[in-house]
Amino acid sequence: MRINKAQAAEMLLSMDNILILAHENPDGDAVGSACALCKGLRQLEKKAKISLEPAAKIDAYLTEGLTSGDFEPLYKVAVDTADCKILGVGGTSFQKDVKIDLCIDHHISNVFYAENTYLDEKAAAAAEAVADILSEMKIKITKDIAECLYVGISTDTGCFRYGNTTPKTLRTAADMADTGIDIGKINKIQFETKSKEYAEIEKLAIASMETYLEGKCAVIIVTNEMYKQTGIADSETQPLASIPRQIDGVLVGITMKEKQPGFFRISIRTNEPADASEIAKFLGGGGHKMAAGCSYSGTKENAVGTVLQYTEMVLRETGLI
Ligand SMILES: [Mn+2]
Repeated sequence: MRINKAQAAEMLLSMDNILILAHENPDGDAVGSACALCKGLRQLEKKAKISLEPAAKIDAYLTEGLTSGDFEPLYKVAVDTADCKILGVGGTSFQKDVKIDLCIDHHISNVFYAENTYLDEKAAAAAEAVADILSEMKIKITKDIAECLYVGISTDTGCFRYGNTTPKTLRTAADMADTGIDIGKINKIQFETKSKEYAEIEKLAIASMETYLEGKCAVIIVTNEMYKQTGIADSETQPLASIPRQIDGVLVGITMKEKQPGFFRISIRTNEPADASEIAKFLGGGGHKMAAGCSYSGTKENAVGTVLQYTEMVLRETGLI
């Protein structure tokens, strides 16, 4: 059932012993919104904990102390996750079709897998939706909570550069800044720092870039060999996805990452008016208009060929080529 903000707040207020989950390969929004919600619930003296796949180093510090809690979960809440198929948890034993009591999300592609869903598709980040619910619950936004929310919102807006940034997004971020968090320091960590391994894989990824479809599509491939050569963790490679669409004239930027041999995780980033989620849908994925994802099993050549075929189809249908 789709519920509104007040109903979501009421549900959370009535719950205790809560496990918070988010999507696999969690980004700053998944981590930030999960941690902020957990901290907010704990402020109300509720038992809450998070269970996430390993986060990137720049986000992992937010999870400190939140993964443990001596209780059996009675309720499960998922954030920033459009489909239960992409839920990811710490540890291995997890049923992906587990009953989720409440989902808080901002993906237009949400499939309403949870018993109750609060979906704000206008929110730039799940963290923006979580911020609204926390204030509806009259939870005090401490510096600690604000930092988590700020990381979520700044991640999904590319530090307030993307078109999903609304006046409300900026106001929510300003509310976070009001708590006294160090915006400059957080932005430096999140957006202005590269590990040596990342710098190395970025170099290889850029060297792999090819353009197709009259220069309207650019593809970079991170092969399994490159992962081995640089020793980089998959969670650290997220910023690569924004590179191909930065090229002038490119409408669709595609990043294919072969973490396991023969299995490609595909990130699609578009420029107006191309629609990334339409392309991802053909490969069983989804997301937003400007950012979507899917996966493909097979050879590198087939992976590129298939994704280009669907990209061409979508661009043709919309008269963009
Ligand atoms: Mn998000």
